[in-house]
Amino acid sequence: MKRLFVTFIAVMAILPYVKAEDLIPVRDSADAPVKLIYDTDMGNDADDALALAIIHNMVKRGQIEFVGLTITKSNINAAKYCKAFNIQYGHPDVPIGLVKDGATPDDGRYVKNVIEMKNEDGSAKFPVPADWEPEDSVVLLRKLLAAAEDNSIVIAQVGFSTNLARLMETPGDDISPLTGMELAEKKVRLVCAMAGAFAFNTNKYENYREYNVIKDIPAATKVFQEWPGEIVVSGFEVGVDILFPGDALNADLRAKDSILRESYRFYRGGLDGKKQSTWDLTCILFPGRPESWRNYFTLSPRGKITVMNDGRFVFSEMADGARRAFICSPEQKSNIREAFINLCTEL
Ligand SMILES: [Ca+2]
Repeated sequence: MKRLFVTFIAVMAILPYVKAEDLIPVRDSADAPVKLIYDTDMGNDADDALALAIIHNMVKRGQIEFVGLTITKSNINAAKYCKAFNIQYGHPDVPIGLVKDGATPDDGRYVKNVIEMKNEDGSAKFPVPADWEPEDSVVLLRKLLAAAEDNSIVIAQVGFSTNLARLMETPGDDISPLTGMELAEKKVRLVCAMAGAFAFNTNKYENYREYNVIKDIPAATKVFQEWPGEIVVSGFEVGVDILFPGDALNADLRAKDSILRESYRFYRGGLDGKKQSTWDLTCILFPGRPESWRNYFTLSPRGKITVMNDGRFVFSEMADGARRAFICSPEQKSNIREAFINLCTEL
């Protein structure tokens, strides 16, 4: 009788984990944070900044371990901005890597403007240590993956494919005897990428040449066709009409000088009545909250992606394919939007 009771207790203890099944397994157990590398073209659109706020607030909740941040926008102010952002959100030591000679070297609408904001006494509102500089993004990726446990890392790629494509081309070196392809295969559990467009539940964007792809088509071709592991893709059609209201940033953030609020303001030209598409945020929400019961995402069948010369994605179903895409119903999009607002309006 006693043994039966012990068995019963043991089963009850395991049950929540059995029930909380992940749509794609991205972590060791339901209470373990997902180990995330954020690969972003920070500064080209405001959704990269909203997504970074979500990462920090999921670190606070124990849902994410923020392993590193790599940038595919070839602009030093993008890196300084990410450093300032991480400082404001209380995680100043997250390693940051910047692409060399990559796409979009311009300052864009907010990264430079925000880090140049001053207090009345002339000091920076969002300071970065004067002697700080980013690492090379590919070197940093090699270091982070070499130090990681096998099959442990999720990479959210929400900009160009430059960094991951270059990683794939690296030989073994003094960081690791493994090549970039071997590190990718051995250490990375999943790449969750915002890229391209798919026609699973709408053919509205079927032939859409999506920005993250067309800014570096050779790199996107390499990553989406040759990456040795699983990739789940959030296409343009997913985040385009999940709209983040600028008004939500007006009152709720505790900090008087919120780096997120100022970024949105610079990028959208204000807050009141403004709306921002949330493509990149989906690639953080999924790994941070992968449980299927949350009803955020449905997965497409497995398949392969062919990247056309003009940057269009062509998806073909294949039972053993390692590429899938998110599909979202209007109800799921509404659930997602509510989560985004909750996760972005605290500091
Ligand atoms: Ca982006």
